[in-house]
Amino acid sequence: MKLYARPASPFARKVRVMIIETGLADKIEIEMLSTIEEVQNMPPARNPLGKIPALELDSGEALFDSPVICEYLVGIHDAAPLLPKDGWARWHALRLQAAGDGIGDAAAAMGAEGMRPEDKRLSRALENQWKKITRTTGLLNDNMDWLDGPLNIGQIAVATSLGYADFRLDDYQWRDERPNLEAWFAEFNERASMQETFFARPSS
Ligand SMILES: N[C@@H](CCC(=O)N[C@@H](CS)C(=O)NCC(=O)O)C(=O)O
Repeated sequence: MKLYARPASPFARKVRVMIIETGLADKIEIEMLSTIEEVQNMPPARNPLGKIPALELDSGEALFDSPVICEYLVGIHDAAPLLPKDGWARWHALRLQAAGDGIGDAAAAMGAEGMRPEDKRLSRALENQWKKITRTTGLLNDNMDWLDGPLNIGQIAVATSLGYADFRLDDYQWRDERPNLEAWFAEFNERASMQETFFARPSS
């Protein structure tokens, strides 16, 4: 199998962390695409939306959208239950994944807006996306039990998206007034899978 990724993508990193945590690393080759144009012009059969991550299976079929890929990986490995099979634990992990991915989506939108010339930036668009991040991090900070329990896909999604917010947003600090979440992230970040997939912006 081959995973198409970019080093900074929070969604691709979520899948990469999952691959390491499930012990599937020797079964999945990772191809880092070097430009965003390469991502957007991928063969449609790999992902017609032109986004990473996309996972090419040995059959030649491809899967895309990170939650779908993660579900597939959970199906083919039989180690720890990163996505519980049933009961509330399953919905909880999936909901947490959606919250984490939402932080990643909002940080990506803010990053894109921030790259526009300063006089063309839409402060309302930035504020709207930032509000999604502060509301979600605020909810988690006040309900740390959401992040409790054995490792699951939701925790990975939150951690990789917070890492992406660190990477992408210079002027917006998600840690402000979020001490519980900050401490949780600091500890989670120590996992070998997080360290191995860490990507810092090249210094200029
Ligand atoms: N919901 C998708 C989001 C994937 C996504 O937005 N990927 C970004 C990289 S972080 C991308 O490929 N963007 C290229 C584009 O939209 O043109 C998932 O979870 O896989």
